[in-house]
Amino acid sequence: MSKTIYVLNGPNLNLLGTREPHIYGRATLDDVEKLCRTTAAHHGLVVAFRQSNHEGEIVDWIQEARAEQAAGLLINPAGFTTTSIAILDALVTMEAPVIEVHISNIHAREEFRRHSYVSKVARAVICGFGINGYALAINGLAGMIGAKE
Ligand code: CA2
Repeated sequence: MSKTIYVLNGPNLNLLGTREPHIYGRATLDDVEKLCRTTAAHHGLVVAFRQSNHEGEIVDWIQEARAEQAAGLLINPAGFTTTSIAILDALVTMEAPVIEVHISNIHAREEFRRHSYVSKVARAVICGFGINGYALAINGLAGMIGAKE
């Protein structure tokens, strides 16, 4: 098995830190990437960190993660959480654990944000911890796959 975990980010997350700080905080996506790399390194894991505003590109990356035998896959599907059967269908093919992450508490917001197609295949779901949720997810994933420090 590879030491690589994929961290995939959906639409508009490139804007992190520039708008709606009361919901998403002031950290940028670059800050999230650094946090993921540092956290993963503690477990001897490396990160393939990606963001796209395009559904098909995210599907391609999920297929890439499977082909590369990634150790795990974290995904914040953002706006595709509630709509994308294509992303669900791609995730179903993953043998490695899939973890769903949301920065905000999606259950404390509009009702439509509460339904997630991705949750149907995710081994775990984290929401409401801000960007620290990514670190929590990587630590949890490392435990699941028995990664060594
Ligand atoms: O809380 C999350 O991480 C979300 O996945 C973020 C999505 C939202 O559609 C989900 O319901 C919950 C939105 C991502 C957009 O991110 C922005 C960040 C800063 C400024 C503007 C958009």
